[in-house]
Amino acid sequence: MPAKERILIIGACGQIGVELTLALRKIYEPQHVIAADLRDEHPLLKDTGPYVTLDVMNREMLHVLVIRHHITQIYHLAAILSATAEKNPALAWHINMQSLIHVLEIAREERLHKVYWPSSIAVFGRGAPRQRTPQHTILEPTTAYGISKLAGERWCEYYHERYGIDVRSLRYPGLISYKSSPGGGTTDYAIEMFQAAVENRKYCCPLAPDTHLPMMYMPDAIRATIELMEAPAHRISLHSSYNIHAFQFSPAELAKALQHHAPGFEVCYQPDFRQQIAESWPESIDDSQARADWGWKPAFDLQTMTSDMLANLRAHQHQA
Ligand code: NAD
Ligand code: AKB
Repeated sequence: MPAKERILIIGACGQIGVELTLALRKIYEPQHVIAADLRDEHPLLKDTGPYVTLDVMNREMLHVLVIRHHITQIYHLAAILSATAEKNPALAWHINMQSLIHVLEIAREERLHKVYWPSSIAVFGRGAPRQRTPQHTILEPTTAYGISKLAGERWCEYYHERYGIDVRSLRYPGLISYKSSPGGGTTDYAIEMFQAAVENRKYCCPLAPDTHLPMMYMPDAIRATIELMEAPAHRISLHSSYNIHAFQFSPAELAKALQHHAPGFEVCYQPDFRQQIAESWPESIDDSQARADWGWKPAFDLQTMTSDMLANLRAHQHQA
């Protein structure tokens, strides 16, 4: 019953948050979808619904906000992503974990209807098969970010089993988008490569040419998130986090796809610390449980995503 729900999106000005907020404001009464972030309001969110400045690390501030706005669902997107986390692992652990505990505790105290919290392919590490990585396999992440995501998944399941909280989660792959900038991930290179191709600049990639990673176009990720959250409870068998997959590519394959549209586009390779992160992650993901449980199916493949990204980036370039 959308009319009765009041939704809080924490981290609403980030790469996912902007598009998710806009999508939820199309489904629900925009006044009932509260966007919150540490940063100033993103320009694309202006005049589309309520915006509040929030530091999710401040539990009291979060609690007051939830009570004041009669919040029934939280989407908690604020986090430190993989590349940034490796620069300050202890801070990343603190922010990623403590913020989730704040959200789960308030969900318990205020009996929220649902919580959404994203996990990542970063939960996989040594020992997991790298092709079609299964839902249930060895989970031994070697990055600070991956360790925080794995612990987060365990907490989500714990709060579901112990307190009955309807927590739902997806293990996103690298997300590709043009509306809002990415925030410090290892997979951000793909978006940077698109931008360079459109601006006729040479791009120096921080990953080696043959490093395959699972990726997804943002419209699919937003649709997956909303479909998961709107699915009836009996269709949700996992309250840790679901594998989802769309396509995979390497920097060399993306460069080739871009050169098809932008002949003469040049790429050089200078792998840095992000190479080690990428090598610890899967190359492709088995998402059969998400497909069976709540009907997940991606709409975009590498070719259709590439054409759509380029068309939108070029349209933005002409408007600027
Ligand atoms: P992002 O870095 O673009 O956005 C995060 C937002 O959280 C930022 O706007 C930031 O200002 C805000 N934030 C940070 N600390 C905060 C605090 N203390 N209080 C309030 N807001 C705060 O990240 P994103 O790419 O949008 O990712 C969102 C979530 O999805 C994260 O949990 C991330 O781990 C996960 N995820 C993202 C991807 C991806 O490719 N983008 C892939 C897998 C998982
Ligand atoms: C990152 O690269 O950190 C994210 C992710 C896959 O979790 N895009």
